[in-house]
Amino acid sequence: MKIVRHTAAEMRHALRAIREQLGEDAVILSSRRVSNGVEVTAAVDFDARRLEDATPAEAALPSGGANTGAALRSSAEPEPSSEAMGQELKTLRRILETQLAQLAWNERSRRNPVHTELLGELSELGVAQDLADHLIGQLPADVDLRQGRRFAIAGLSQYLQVTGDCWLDDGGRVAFVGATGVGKTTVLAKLAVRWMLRHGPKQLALVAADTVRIGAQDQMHALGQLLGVPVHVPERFEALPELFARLERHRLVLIDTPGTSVRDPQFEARLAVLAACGPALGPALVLAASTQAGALEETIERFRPLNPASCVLTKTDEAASLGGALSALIRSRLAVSYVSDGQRVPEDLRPARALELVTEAVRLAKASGAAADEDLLRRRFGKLAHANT
Ligand SMILES: Nc1nc2c(ncn2[C@@H]2O[C@H](COP(=O)(O)OP(=O)(O)O)[C@@H](O)[C@H]2O)c(=O)[nH]1
Ligand SMILES: [Mg+2]
Repeated sequence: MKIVRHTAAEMRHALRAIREQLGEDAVILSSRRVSNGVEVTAAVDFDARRLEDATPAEAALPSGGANTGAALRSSAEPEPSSEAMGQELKTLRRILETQLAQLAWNERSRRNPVHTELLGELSELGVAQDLADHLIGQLPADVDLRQGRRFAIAGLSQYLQVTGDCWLDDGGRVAFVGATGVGKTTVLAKLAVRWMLRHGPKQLALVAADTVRIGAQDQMHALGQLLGVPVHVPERFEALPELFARLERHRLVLIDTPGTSVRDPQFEARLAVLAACGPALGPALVLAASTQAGALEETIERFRPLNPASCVLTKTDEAASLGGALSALIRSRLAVSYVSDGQRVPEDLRPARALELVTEAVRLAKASGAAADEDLLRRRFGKLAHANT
């Protein structure tokens, strides 16, 4: 085995020099950043079989500075099949990508430590990578960490849309939609009681259109009795548009619907019934903050044909982190109307305020001692930085 070491200002220069000296069969054994660039160690006649014991993940994600490499081709073997060759090329490519990402990340950290620190903190908040990168990209030059933090929080709360105390101020015709158990009926009850306290029972109509869950109608009737407000019940869910049309005179119409998850076979049919109510109906998507960000995004996407005017974010009291939920909302440009942070009716409900939600997300991240994984950051943002160069 012949080993050479090359130092160059940039990785690709070092790689070219090695290829020229050792040929296409050269294998990278390690690379590291040195004062005047990168130092790459490579070899020919490298025994690739030693690598085959390593799991693909280990081979693809070498740790630390001294990285093991994969052979482009091992001369110890006769003629590798094209499939094996393809595999080896893929492995090599992954290693190179990881190393380039690492170099880009290191470079970025060196050039702007405040930016990388903030990326880490946003990541701890659960803010999605693209959004974090976008926020950091807008930072003025030469901010210090404190200013940068304030800027990032202000940026996040600017992107997060809220509606204000819409229904309780102005009334509305709202159908609460979303998965089972997210808190649709509870939000409806809180709003109904608040309306009653503010405006009296007049002009309020309750519609019990959850025709699926046992006891859902009873729940609504109990609420109606408590408030002295009639409860309207459609014969079947499909009869909702007809019933809805008859409630024109009421200022606030609150409609309870069956829990509909995105995997429900009835999903499309239920959406069609709600759409048939016409543009006067403003569906509100109820989302539990304790749901994983990816699942929230999927839900928002699937309900999009219904064109929900806003969402209600529930169970913020149970969420271990809020950044993921806020990212999902910002990304989908879905406004938040109210926030529910407990089971008490009507206390645990407030109109959403953007800065308050973002601050709460920061508080939660601090309380949980979330720590950004340096390796993960390097791979995520380094790749991004590398792709952008
Ligand atoms: N901790 C907490 N529990 C809530 C909240 N909202 C609703 N719940 C509870 O979640 C459960 C399901 O609520 P429900 O309104 O029946 O959900 P629905 O199936 O969407 O109508 C009930 O036990 C509620 O008391 C909230 O903001 N925080
Ligand atoms: Mg319900």
